[in-house]
Amino acid sequence: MSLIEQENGIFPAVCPLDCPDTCGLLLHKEQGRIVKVTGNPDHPITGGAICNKVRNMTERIYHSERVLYPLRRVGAKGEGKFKRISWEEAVTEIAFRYKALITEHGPETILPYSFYGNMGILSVDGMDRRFFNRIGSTRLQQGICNAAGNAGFKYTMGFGGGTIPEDAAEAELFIVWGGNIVSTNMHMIPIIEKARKRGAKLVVIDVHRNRTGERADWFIPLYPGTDSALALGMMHVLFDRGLVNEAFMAQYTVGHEELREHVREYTPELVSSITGVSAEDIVKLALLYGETSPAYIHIGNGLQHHDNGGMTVRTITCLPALTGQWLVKGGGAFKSNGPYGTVDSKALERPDLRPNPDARIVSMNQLGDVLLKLDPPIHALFVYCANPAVVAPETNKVEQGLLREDLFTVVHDLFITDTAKYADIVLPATSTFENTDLYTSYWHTYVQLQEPVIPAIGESKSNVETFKLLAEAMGFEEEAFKETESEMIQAALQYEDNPYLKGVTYEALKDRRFVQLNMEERAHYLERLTTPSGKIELFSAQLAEAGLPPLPTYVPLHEGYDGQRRPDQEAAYPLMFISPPNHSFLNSTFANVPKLMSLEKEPTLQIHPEDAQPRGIDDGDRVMVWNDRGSFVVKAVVTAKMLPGIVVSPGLWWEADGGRQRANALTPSRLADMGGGATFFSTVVDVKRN
Ligand SMILES: Nc1nc2c(c(=O)[nH]1)N[C@H]1C(S)=C(S)[C@@H](COP(=O)(O)OP(=O)(O)OC[C@H]3O[C@@H](n4cnc5c(=O)[nH]c(N)nc54)[C@H](O)[C@@H]3O)O[C@H]1N2
Ligand SMILES: Nc1nc2c(c(=O)[nH]1)N[C@H]1C(S)=C(S)[C@@H](COP(=O)(O)OP(=O)(O)OC[C@H]3O[C@@H](n4cnc5c(=O)[nH]c(N)nc54)[C@H](O)[C@@H]3O)O[C@H]1N2
Ligand code: SF4
Ligand SMILES: [Mo]
Repeated sequence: MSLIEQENGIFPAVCPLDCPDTCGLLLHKEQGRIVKVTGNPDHPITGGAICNKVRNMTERIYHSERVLYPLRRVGAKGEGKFKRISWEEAVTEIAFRYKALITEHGPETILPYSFYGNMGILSVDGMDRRFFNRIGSTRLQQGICNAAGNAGFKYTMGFGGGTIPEDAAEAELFIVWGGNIVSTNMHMIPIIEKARKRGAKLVVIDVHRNRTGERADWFIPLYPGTDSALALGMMHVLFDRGLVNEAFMAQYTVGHEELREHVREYTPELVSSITGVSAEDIVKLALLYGETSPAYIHIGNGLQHHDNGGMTVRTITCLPALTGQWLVKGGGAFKSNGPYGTVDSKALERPDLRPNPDARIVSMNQLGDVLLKLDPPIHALFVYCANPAVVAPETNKVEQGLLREDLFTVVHDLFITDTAKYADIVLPATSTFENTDLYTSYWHTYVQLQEPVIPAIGESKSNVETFKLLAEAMGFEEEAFKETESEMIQAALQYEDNPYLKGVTYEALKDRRFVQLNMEERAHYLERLTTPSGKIELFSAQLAEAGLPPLPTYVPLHEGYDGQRRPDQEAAYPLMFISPPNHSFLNSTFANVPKLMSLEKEPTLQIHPEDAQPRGIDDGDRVMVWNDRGSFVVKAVVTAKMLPGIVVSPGLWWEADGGRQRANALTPSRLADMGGGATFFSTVVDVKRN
């Protein structure tokens, strides 16, 4: 009997959310309905504990506002008025419109916009890709999350994967740099706490004292976008005090002599004036790092959402190469461990189906401009697993683009999100517990299989089914559109180019649910670095070719201040604006779940007393935050959790939450220095009482 057919019982599942932990779950079913979601104690890394968000997952999947049927717009764009139609009508209309648009404007007039609302490999890198490849649509550069940082890590290391959690457990020093792992990577916390019991230290470096900073042995606040200067100051001290590992550098790196010379100028005094960290603390941090082993650096995602985000991560990634920590079990650094689990993307996505391999590529971070200015224009947008009207930078432009009468927009989602409100057709999506899918993690090293535990709710369909139907309606006859989920999983896993995947098979997953990657391969980590030199590149000729500094360098933000460039209060926009994820939502997912909304209470702006006082702002006042791109009004929280000059508004709230906070109305769509990354946090604003 399949899991769906069993009315009662406890069944294994996988958390599909864009979260590093990728927990093993247990779904408790009574009379065919999931009544409780708990952690799977058998999962070797995530165990029985899960976050509060997913403990409340039943509220999301059985939400009264879930989209149950395909819908066609009847009101004005953005008004959110729809009428029920059948799947056949919906699919026929989409195919009809697409064919007409392709005839008139060519296939690149169609743009898929997706991200990882569901991390299932089949859902977001599978049948959907085949469909848009076969069409020959414009391609989307998916730089919204970690692109700059991952590129920076790779310029230094070649390969993207870093230290794995089992090894990190052995560290004596944990530096969490620009992330908030209490909220965003909760299973790292017990690992750190266990180590602390035997004396290990936790240092948190961030622009505001977030929940993780509250727990730290030492919290170091600094100005946004100045982390590379701090790392260079640490390098200055490490070289100066002879705390570098000369033998390691000679064997495994290129450019250490150039770097040694280069960092002479980054004295603690200079770095202090840039970062806002005192010169004594810079020396103390460098000594702590240089004298503690194993020393693990957890590079968060927050610090790379900046103009200089790539260089920042590249620079931090060089630190363990100076001290030789890359050779020490538990040392090194982590940015994303996704690369260990790389599957065969060609087999899954089938780029060979594409009639135009050189089709244009646009950045998802510039969706507003893409919809408003691209020439020849986009006439059809297909959004799935993403909510750009909330999460994309410069949302006012995105909104204007979505309002275009000559844009045919389809949104496939579980809810009428702020984006779906602008759709011409809304298609109902299943939740992951209704699907078959394959999950890897970007933190731990277990691959997991999801099988449907409940039947599809209403008339919702998975991404795989939806794109199969659309392919059929378009008349695509290739075998690729007939493959089953299990065939796709097998094709994805049969990938000899990735030695870590050896032994991970569909059969093993069916049998055990989670199967570890072949981590013995990590013994060869330093021998197989894929930089041009095969070594850790402290000096990168590739970066020079790309027009960037070849050595780690502090490059000030295009939009923002550091300690040396702090404006007076008279400046047009004297404050830096940071909008990090909050604890109870996942990006904008859960921002419509009453229980989790009530835990977050309401959107706020944290402002330093020194910035509040001259503006006559008291704790609890309504304040307006604005810049040239937009504005919103929220409650002020006066706090000294950050340095003066920085304001913080956590969480990505929906417009339906009263239009109270639209963080991305203020954020820029400039691209970061590397990887086409997003620059959410390189934003200046002003604030006044409302
Ligand atoms: N609860 C929850 N969990 C999540 C998410 C969520 O929305 N909510 N989102 C998921 C996703 S998609 C991702 S990518 C991860 C991200 O999770 P993390 O890797 O933890 O990264 P962020 O939470 O984006 O990091 C935000 C932190 O970066 C800090 N920051 C901003 N600018 C700078 C800077 O210049 N320097 C330094 N040092 N710090 C800076 C902010 O103050 C904030 O504390 O979390 C995932 N998990
Ligand atoms: N200001 C600011 N903006 C940010 C960030 C920030 O820190 N600050 N963080 C950025 C980061 S790191 C990221 S990763 C992005 C995330 O941005 P998005 O990936 O757009 O994340 P969500 O808002 O969670 O939207 C995911 C959507 O996918 C839908 N979904 C879930 N499962 C399925 C499915 O199986 N099929 C379909 N069709 N849909 C599904 C969900 O219902 C939800 O509406 O946001 C970015 N935006
Ligand atoms: S959101 Fe993250 S911590 Fe929460 S259950 Fe999912 S994977 Fe685990
Ligand atoms: Mo992300």
